[in-house]
Amino acid sequence: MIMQCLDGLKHLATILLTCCDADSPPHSKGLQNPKAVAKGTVFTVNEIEALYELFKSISRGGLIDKEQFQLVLFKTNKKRNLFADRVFDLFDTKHTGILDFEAFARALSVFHPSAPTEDKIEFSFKLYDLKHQGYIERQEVKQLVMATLAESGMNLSDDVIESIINKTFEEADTKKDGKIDKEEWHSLVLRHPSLLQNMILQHLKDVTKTFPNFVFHTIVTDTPSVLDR
Ligand SMILES: *[C@@H]1O[C@H](CO)[C@@H](O)[C@H](O)[C@H]1NC(C)=O
Ligand SMILES: *[C@@H]1O[C@H](CO)[C@@H](O)[C@H](O)[C@H]1NC(C)=O
Ligand SMILES: [Ca+2]
Ligand SMILES: [Ca+2]
Repeated sequence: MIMQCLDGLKHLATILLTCCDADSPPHSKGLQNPKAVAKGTVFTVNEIEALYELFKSISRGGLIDKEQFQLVLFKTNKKRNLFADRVFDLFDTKHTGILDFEAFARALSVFHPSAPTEDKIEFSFKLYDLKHQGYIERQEVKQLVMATLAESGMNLSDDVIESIINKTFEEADTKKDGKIDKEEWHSLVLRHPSLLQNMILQHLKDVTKTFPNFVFHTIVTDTPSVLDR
C-alpha cells in the first residue's frame, strides 16, 4: 500500500513538474513526423501536436505504461479494470507493457466520437473476444459481466447472471451455434448502438482545448483516492 502511495505521488510529481516548469527550454527532440502519425488517426496534424504535448507530460522516456494510459483514457487508476486492461493490451502489440506515442495516438483515435463506427465495432469485437478465437463465447460474456458488476460494486446471484447471459445470446446468436461471430456482433451493435457507448469518449472531441484542463482535472480528482489507500 505504501508503495502504491509512493508510486502515485511520484506520478503526480512528474506531471506537476512537467506541466508547470514553463521556464525550461523546449526539448530539442520533438515529434519527428506529426503528419505520418495523424494519417493513421482521426486527428488533424495540429491535434496530434497537442496530443504530443500531453503525451510528453505523462510519459517517461517517450513511453507510457498501462497505469498512466488508464488515467488519461478512462480517468481511473484502479488496478483491476478489465476493459481498460484489454484496450491497452490490444494496442501493446509487441507485449512490452508500454506504448510509444504512435500507438497511444491510434488508441485514442478509436475512442474519438468521430472515428468511423465500423472501426469501433471491429475494435469492440476484438476487445470482447478475450481469447482471440474469432468469436465471443458464453464464458467470455460471463467474464465481462462479472468484471462490470465488480467494478460497479454490484453483487447479483448466479441465476440472474445466467439469465443475463441467456438473454444476450438469445438476442445476439441469430445462427444459434452458441457463439457470437463478427457478423452477429455487427448486426447486434447496429440494433443496439448503446453497446458502443463505452467506445466513445466525449472528452476526446476537442483535444487541443480540453487536454490541458483535463490533465489538471485528473490530478485533482485522483489525488484523494491515491492517498486514501
Ligand atoms: C454476494 O451475495 C452473496 C449472497 O447473495 C453472498 O454470499 C456473497 O458473500 C456476496 N459477495 C459480496 C462480494 O458481497
Ligand atoms: C439459460 O439457458 C440454459 C440453456 O438454454 C437453460 O438450461 C437455463 O435454465 C437458463 N437459465 C436461466 C437462468 O434462464
Ligand atoms: Ca472468444
Ligand atoms: Ca452464432
